[in-house]
Amino acid sequence: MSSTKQPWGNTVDVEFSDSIAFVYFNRPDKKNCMSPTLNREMYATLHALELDDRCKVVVLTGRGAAWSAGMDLKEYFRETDNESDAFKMRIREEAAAWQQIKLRNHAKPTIAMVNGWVFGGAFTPLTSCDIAIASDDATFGLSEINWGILPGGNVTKSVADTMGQRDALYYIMTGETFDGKKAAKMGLVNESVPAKQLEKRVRELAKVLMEKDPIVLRSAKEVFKRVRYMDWETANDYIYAKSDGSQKRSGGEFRNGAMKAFLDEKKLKPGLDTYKKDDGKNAIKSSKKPAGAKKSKKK
Ligand code: ACO
Ligand code: V55
Repeated sequence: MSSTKQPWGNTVDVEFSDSIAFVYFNRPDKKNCMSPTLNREMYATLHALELDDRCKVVVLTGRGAAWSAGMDLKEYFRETDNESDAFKMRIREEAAAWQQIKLRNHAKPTIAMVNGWVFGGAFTPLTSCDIAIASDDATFGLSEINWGILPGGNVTKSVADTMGQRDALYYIMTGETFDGKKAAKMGLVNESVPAKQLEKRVRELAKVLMEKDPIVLRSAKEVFKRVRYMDWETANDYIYAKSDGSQKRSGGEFRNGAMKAFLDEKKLKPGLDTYKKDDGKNAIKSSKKPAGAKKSKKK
């Protein structure tokens, strides 16, 4: 792994490995809570990675015992209480800029690799990641109510987007914690795995995502995030526009190659395998055979 401090700063670190950028909340002695400085450094980091060829997938994780213990109660809240209104609005904007805009709409696929504590404000970047895999022993909590605030910073919206009403209100109102397994059961994360398997599972998933047409993949996630708030007909038009646009921008090589491999060469079953862009003549052999799948007939 190669590592460099630029332009990540001190509160964020990045390691590149197998075309994955592991982006770390890097304040382990403060349980990776989010200060105004961290918010600015995260924005700069994620922004830079969009144009960095060493990064095909972003994995957001935490150094030490925490993923992130939420907003920094000292630097983000108490130390700004006596600042001007304009200053307070600015630090809120800087939190939202990376948590809700840059990360949520990131050019690359994003995976939250949840290794430990996740409290309050950390639910927003968690939900902004496209996919989330947690360690069974990770601990989540909407702790706001435990210290007298309601879940702001769009935490409430993040929770409404990923959890059902019964679970969301239960945890918003009690402030109780829950573990990775429970988070997976509720749909807050995709899966939870034993701590020892967390990185392996995330790397496996990143590899799957890397094999797709990156331009189409980017549009696919953008489309999903937009259409859920659209009416039916606007969504249909928008999806066609994004579909045509992404094919034009990608050049359609992946799509045409895959159709050739399936329809003419009978070498690919796109229902079961991904076409490999780098190898126009071939597709990966299916590793697992779903029930009912037949071997392709030789003509
Ligand atoms: N804000 C500011 N400092 C924090 C935060 C935070 N959110 N979380 C941890 N820290 C600091 C602690 O103050 C402590 O600092 P110190 O060493 O200078 O005294 C250091 O990180 C280590 O934390 P401990 O509490 O000593 O660690 P412990 O393992 O005992 O507990 C835990 C970990 C459970 C995460 C605890 O730190 C905690 O409850 N943190 C707050 C979680 C929270 O409620 N976050 C806010 C959510 S609401 C929102 O984000 C808007
Ligand atoms: C929270 C988070 C915020 C905020 C206010 O409840 C509250 C968490 C991400 O910013 O500004």
